Amino acid sequence: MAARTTTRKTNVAAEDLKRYYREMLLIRRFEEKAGQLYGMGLIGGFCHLYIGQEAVVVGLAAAAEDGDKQITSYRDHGHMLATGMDPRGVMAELTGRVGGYSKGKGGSMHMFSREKNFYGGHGIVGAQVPIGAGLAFADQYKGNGRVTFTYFGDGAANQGQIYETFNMAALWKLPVIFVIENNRYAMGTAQKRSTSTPELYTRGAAFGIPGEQVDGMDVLAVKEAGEKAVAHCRAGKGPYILEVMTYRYRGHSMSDPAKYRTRDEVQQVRETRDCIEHVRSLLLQGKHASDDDLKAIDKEIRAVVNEAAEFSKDSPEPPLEELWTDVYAEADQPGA
Ligand SMILES: Cc1ncc(C[n+]2csc(CCOP(=O)(O)OP(=O)(O)O)c2C)c(N)n1
Ligand SMILES: [Mg+2]
Repeated sequence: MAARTTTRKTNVAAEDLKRYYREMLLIRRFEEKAGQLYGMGLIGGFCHLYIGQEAVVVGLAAAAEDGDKQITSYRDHGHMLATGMDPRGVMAELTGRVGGYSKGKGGSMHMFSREKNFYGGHGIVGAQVPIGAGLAFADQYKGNGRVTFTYFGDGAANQGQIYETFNMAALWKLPVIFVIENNRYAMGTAQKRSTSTPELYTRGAAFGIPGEQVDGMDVLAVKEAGEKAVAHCRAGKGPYILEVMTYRYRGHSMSDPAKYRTRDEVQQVRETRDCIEHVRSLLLQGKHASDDDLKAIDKEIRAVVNEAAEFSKDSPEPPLEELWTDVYAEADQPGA
């Protein structure tokens, strides 16, 4: 039932490769900037950076269609940018300003966009997983052919609510892809210290849910596996598990002492497996882009991120009256 992915990329259009490069770079530069703003005291509260894991969301966004839904944990900025949410609105939420997606009242872990079908942003480990199945249930009920990508981490994968969700999702054949972003650590706990059966893609076996392990540092492999999972869900065959092997370069959050792994370990991954460098070398080797072309893309992305940072500093703090809004849904709002 469960199988390791062995398929490799075939022909990819140069334009697609460039798009993935651009999208991954946007996430990386955005996160670097968020780290800087945090250091300057402009971002308060929790902030979990996604640097290193960019190929996961970009590969799966390439496999998704408009209208498909996304839901994830607190490590969520990359997911938002991959759905096409505006970097300015995301950054301004980080700085707690009114121009942010939650009007500055949610912060890093609590942003949503109905327009882009992004359902958060959840701070309680694993909490988004049953909600993701609920989103898929709604789509199945409406018969609209949509699929929900429900992301969670290797640490969350040991939680009980995950398996209750697997059971229901399989029983009702819900169109949900469970994406386990295995970055090898849950805060400071290495996976081998916490997990009895580390092959997380097999965890659906008891419920009859197929799973695959994917190289999460290779955007093309992620996209290919994503397309297979999406086809499975859209065909009405029920849920699918993708265990995406990835790595985070930064600490768990901004206040991580980083004592649980060596600098060499991080450096080794950065130097040999980096997802952006991988696409960069494909572009250069295939002569799809020159060094100057890639520099121009980098410049363009830096300008977008700088503009988002300026916006996030210039946007005012929410006015006092906002304390009383968005607490409960208004009964007269359709679909609220
Ligand atoms: C129910 C619950 N327990 C504990 C925590 C504290 N906590 C926050 S993140 C985290 C680790 C989760 O690791 P993983 O699922 O691998 O995701 P990653 O941070 O690596 O993306 C823990 C224990 C929490 N937020 N919620
Ligand atoms: Mg983890």
